[in-house]
Amino acid sequence: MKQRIALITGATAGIGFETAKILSENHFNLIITGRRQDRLEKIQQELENENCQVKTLCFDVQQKKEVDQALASLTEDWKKVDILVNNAGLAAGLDPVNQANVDDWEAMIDTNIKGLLYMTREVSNWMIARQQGHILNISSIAGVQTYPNGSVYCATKHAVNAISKAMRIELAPHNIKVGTISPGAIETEFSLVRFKGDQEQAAKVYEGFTPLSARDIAESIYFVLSRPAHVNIDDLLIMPTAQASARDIFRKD
Ligand code: NDP
Ligand code: 8X3
Repeated sequence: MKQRIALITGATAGIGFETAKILSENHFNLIITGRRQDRLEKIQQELENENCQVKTLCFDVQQKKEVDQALASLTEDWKKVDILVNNAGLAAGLDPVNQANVDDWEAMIDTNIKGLLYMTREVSNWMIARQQGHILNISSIAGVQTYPNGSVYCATKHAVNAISKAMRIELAPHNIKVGTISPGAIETEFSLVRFKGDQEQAAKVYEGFTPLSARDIAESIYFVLSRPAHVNIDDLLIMPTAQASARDIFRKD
C-alpha cells in the first residue's frame, strides 16, 4: 500500500468519525473501529474513495480477547499502521464518589485506560518493528484538572496523561511519536452517553455557550499528525472560548 495507514478507535461518532473524515480527505488508508457494525459499514461507504481504502473492525476495547482477535485478523499489509489514534472513550454518570454506580467506574476504567493499553501494546510492537509511527491519545481537560462528581472520569484521563508521558520516553528511541490531545467541552454523543440517553440533561451541558465541535478537534488532530518527521507535539489543550477551566464555563442566559 502506498498511502499511510491510520487506525482510529471509536470512529463511529464524534471526534473519531471527524478524524477519519479529515484523514480520508487527505488520502490516508483507514482502519476504523467501534462496537456499532451498522455505523462502521455506513462510514466505510461514505469515506472510501480511490485515494482512501477503509477497513472496519467491530469490537469492544474493554475486552482484551476481542482486541487481540480483531487486530490479529488484519493482513500484514494492514498491520503497517503509521498512526494510532486512541480515541474510544466515555464518561458514565456524574455522581459523588459515595453514590456513584460501580459499573460506571468499571466501564470508564476498562475503556479509557485498559482499552487504550490493549490497543497500544499490540500496535506499538508493529511500529517498533518498522521503527516509525505516531500514537495520539485523546485525553481531556479532565486529565489536568478535576471537577466534582467526575472523580473516576478525571482519574482515567489523568492516567492517559501519565501513560502517554511514559510511552513518549519508551518509544522515542524507536522513532515513534507520542502525544495527547486535551479538549474541553465538545458537543458530540459524549453527554448523551454520560447521562444514559437522557437528551434533556445532555443538551443542558452545551446551553448558553458555543462548545467545540468534533470537526474543531479533528482539525487540530490533523495539524499534529501532519507536522514534519522531526516535530512531536506532546500535548494540545483546546477549550471553547467560553470555557476557562474544567469548572468554569461562562454561559449567556
Ligand atoms: P462520542 O460518544 O461521540 O464517541 C465515542 C466513540 O468511542 C464512539 O465511536 C464509540 O463507539 C467509541 N467507544 C466507546 N466505548 C467503546 C468501547 N468499549 N469499545 C469500542 N469503542 C468504544 O464521544 P467523543 O467523540 O466526544 O469522545 C471521544 C474521546 O474524546 C473520548 O475518549 C472522550 O473521553 C474524549 N473527550 C471528549 C470530550 C467531549 O466533551 N466530548 C472532551 C474531552 C475529551 P461505539 O459506541 O460504536 O462503540
Ligand atoms: C470531557 C470534558 O469537562 O466533561 O473530557 O470532563 S469534561
